[in-house]
Amino acid sequence: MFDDVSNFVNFFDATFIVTLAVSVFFLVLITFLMIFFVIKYNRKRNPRGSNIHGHMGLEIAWTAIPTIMVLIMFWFGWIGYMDTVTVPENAMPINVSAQMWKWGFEYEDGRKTDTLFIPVSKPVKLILHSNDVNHSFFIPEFRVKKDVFPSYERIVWFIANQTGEFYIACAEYCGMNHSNMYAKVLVLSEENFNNWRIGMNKEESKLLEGITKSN
Ligand SMILES: [Cu+2]
Repeated sequence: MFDDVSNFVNFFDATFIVTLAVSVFFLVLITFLMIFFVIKYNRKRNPRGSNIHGHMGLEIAWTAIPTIMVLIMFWFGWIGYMDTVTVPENAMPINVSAQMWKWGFEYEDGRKTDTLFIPVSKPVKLILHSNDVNHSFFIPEFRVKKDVFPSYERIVWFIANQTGEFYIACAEYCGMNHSNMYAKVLVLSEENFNNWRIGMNKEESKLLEGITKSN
């Protein structure tokens, strides 16, 4: 958490932590009050129940405060969502195909791989489509996730901030080998990426070794 490997990590994690903290605060507060009242108003101390009349101030407070808090959470969710759907114009397009049970990547120059190669610090735009059933493209460390359908294309974008090797998973149950539907993302320095792209470096294994070590 908070390892800034893609442009979405900090904002999403901060939103998650704040939402979690608010939830835990109210969980503790409400649990405490419930126990407190159970003890305070038990039968021994309070043998005869008494009627309580409404309290306008309280009613307004416990309607307005949660409403405002939920709207604030919604606002942060909305900003984060808008960020994920606003693709920068200079993003590098890569076609991603999902099928039972593997991922395939096709680049602008027609090259195809089953590992996703991308340059560091550059926006990439993945155009997702499925050849068979519904899948879900998920790079947990990048906080990137999008369902993939056979009926229409979907787009996801991000900027990787660090070179290295990360996992892509399928996050939508898609049949028997769903749990093996993994691929890798290799985030390369600009130089390595260009070398890879123009095919200068034929010994990919060497290149890969270099990257995994530098991470
Ligand atoms: Cu799948």
